[in-house]
Amino acid sequence: MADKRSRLLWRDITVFDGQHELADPMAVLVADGRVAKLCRDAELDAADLAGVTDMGHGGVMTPGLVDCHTHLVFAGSRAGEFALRLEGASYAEVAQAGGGILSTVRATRDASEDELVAATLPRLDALLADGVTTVEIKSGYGLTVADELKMLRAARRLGEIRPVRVVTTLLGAHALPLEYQDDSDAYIRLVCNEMIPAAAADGLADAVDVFCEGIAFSPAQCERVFSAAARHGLRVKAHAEQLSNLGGAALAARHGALSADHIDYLDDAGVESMAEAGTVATLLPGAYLTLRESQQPPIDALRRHGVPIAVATDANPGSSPMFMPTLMLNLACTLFRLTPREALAGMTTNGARALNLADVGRIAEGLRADLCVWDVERSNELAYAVQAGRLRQRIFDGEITQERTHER
Ligand code: DI6
Ligand code: FE
Repeated sequence: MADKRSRLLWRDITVFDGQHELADPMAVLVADGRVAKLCRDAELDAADLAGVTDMGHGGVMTPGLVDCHTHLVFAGSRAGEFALRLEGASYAEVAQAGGGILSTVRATRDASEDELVAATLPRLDALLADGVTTVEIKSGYGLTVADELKMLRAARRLGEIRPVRVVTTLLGAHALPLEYQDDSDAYIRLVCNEMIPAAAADGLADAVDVFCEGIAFSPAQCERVFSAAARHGLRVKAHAEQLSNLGGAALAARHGALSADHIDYLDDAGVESMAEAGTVATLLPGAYLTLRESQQPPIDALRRHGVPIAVATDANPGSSPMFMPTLMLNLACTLFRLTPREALAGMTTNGARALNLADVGRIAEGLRADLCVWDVERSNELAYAVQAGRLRQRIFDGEITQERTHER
């Protein structure tokens, strides 16, 4: 393992820079946690080569993957609900019967912060082993001030004990807890007047999310949450148009949302609002697959209007129990007809944009050296084949954090 201050050099490597695969094999020099040089091999000079550690050649280098939408911190399992849905119950029916998100809320409230960290580590490690270097983690299974903060603290701690950037999102408006069943406006007041201020005061949330849906919160309620977030200097995002079209994405865009996510039922007006606001469209094909949805997100309209498209796992115990980001690249192509290039840009450049991070998700001189080297010949193979174990090296902040050492 090379230490952080060493200068690491890859030669003759195919680079996907976050938008495109570069035509020629390149050399990449990493120093002091950043990409110091990205050039053709022949353009390296003696100063570049001084004191470098040779990190190998061949293969494909991409930005470290950015999973910009997960619910990774939770307790319990929903395998029973999976079986119910296979027998014909819908996601909404399971939720209305007190299962669904609320069953995970019960388990998560019962868990301590330490227990949540321990339960989440194997899931986080699965993401890291498949190339993730930045992960967003939402709260939303606590639904009390104390339990939401507990989830956010657990998420932050995960970023301290593993080499990964963790971005946290307060999703207090995820589901209506049982104790507020008859007064959803009172719960929204709790989110606005207590949860958001507490999370902001403790620096525990980087953004605020809502679930705008018939089985969750109305556009008017979501708008109150967005306004409260703005009062505390927090950017917003939304689960919108997942199961129906309530105009949540356009509403979020009007509030300067970083992203609107799912958007299966998004209409043209929604696409235009997102384009105007620069709001990223985050596609979550794992949830689409798991819930056996058939309404496709409006990919062509998003392309026509130049809306940046991100792809994420939505890793969660209910609608997307999937912890393999490269599988999502494949599903984004097979289910939504993204090109392999678009899918990979969606989990690098555009994922970073959905998290408001300017210096990851792309490979360019001066940007952070969060990188992956894969044992493939072309970057489009990452979306094409569903195959674990292709990650040769994972570089976080200029440091090798994972390396396959066997013969290749
Ligand atoms: N939509 C989703 O897909 C996740 N949350 C949401 O608002 C599902 C969360 C869960 O089912 O536990
Ligand atoms: Fe989600």
